[in-house]
Amino acid sequence: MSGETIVVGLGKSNLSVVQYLLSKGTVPVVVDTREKPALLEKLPENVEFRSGSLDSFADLFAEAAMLITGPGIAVSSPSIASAADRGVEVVGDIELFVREAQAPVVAITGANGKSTVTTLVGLMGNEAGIKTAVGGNIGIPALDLLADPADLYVLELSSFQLETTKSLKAEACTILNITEDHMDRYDFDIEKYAAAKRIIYNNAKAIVFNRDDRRTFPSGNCEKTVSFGVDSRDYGIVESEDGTWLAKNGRKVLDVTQMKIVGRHNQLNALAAMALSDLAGIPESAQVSVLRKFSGLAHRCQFVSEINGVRYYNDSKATNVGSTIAAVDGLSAAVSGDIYLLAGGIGKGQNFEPVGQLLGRNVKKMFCFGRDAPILLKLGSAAEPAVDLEDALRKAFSEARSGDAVLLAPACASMDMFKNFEERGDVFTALVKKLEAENA
Ligand code: UMA
Ligand code: ADP
Repeated sequence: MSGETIVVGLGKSNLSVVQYLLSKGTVPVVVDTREKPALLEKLPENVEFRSGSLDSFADLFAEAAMLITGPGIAVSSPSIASAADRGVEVVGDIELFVREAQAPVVAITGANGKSTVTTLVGLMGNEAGIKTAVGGNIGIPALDLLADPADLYVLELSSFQLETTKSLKAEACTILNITEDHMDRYDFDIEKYAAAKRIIYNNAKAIVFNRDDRRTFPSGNCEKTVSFGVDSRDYGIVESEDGTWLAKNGRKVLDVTQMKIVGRHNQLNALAAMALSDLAGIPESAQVSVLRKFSGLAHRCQFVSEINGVRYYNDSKATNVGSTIAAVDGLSAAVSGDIYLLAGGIGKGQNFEPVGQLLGRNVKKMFCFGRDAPILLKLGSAAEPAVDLEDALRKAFSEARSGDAVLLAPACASMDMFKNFEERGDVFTALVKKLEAENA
């Protein structure tokens, strides 16, 4: 073996990996399938960079001391899989982080709600005076957190990150829910996706699972398991004469109308955050205080403007079918009229049928744009084509009447037309503001 450490893919996570390795005295070789990845200019000059197909690196990988792959790289790629078969260790940034971190880790995964729950637990920890740092798939590479060591780490983990993590021993962890996403990376098999997510439970001290979603159920031995769900057991919802409450074992803790985030899915997110916080030693007073204040993250069912009595919402973070359905359900309860849905982008091999079932019921029309619009257009006559996001918005604008809502909740990834979901949401917001100015 040449003994070289190879970093595969030069994205955000792996840039943090390079910096971490350099701080440990290891100078890696970085490879990427792209000729000039955007972060190349940030790569220190003493680090060799090579571009090429993953197959073209087969010999390099086979001789490596270690491969560190970014989440955007499938470890099932033949050249990586065959290096692993030869005994080369294949890990990701989260594995390096958990080997190094000195404080307990709360770990959160799921198809949807990860960033919301991660943020909530982070805020709850800090509210309680515990120095709590938040990172992972939420957009802050975990290794970057080590620069300012915390007393508690809260990590959002994707299935891709979990596939390359083996030493995680979470203080508390959860799989919030499993619905289809990233099917193109899992042979179109939701059980394979769920199996990747379940890596989070390995060696955990405590597990929080969703009792209404069997794919989140823990299968191995864990000293402590608690559940959350829509009935009144464990962490649950109590419906009573004086309203709807977040509850712990039937004990009413917070009236949901006291929260700024709305919808049943956010009530479940709040319950999961409370369960994780209890297990991490964060007092209830801090939990409740945060739940009263937190008004939600940007690009998650965010109200943008009202034009001629029509309300416009940005849920650009709805990048899969499950999140779009949650957004529509949440909004249906708050809107007196119809919903016009703007959807499309990269479908990742999902089954869109559940979105089709919304058409003509909660959703009056869906305007479809982006690469996989043709798949969405097959869902029914209420699905209509649009050239791009602006065209979809203008079509919805011309049809919606006072009391209706226009919702960007695309059920797809954004990268066919935008840099990421944030840019898609920002473009939408700017377009709505332009429309508002035109109609002032
Ligand atoms: N890529 C190539 N060739 C390469 C390497 C990467 O084309 O050689 C492409 C990938 O296919 C992908 C993109 O580059 O489309 C980025 O991949 P990456 O591994 O470099 O990703 P990072 O920039 O490190 O960002 C990752 C997460 N991205 C992915 O998992 C795709 C970010 O989550 C995360 O915030 C960041 O790590 C934190 O360290 C984003 C995401 O979309 C939000 N996550 C998916 C999701 O939430 O659904 C999993
Ligand atoms: P993630 O980080 O998993 O993408 P976010 O908290 O960023 O999750 O929420 C993304 C979108 O997913 C939200 O705007 C909402 O539409 C939907 N969502 C949030 N929580 C849930 C949940 N518990 N179940 C289903 N959908 C959800």
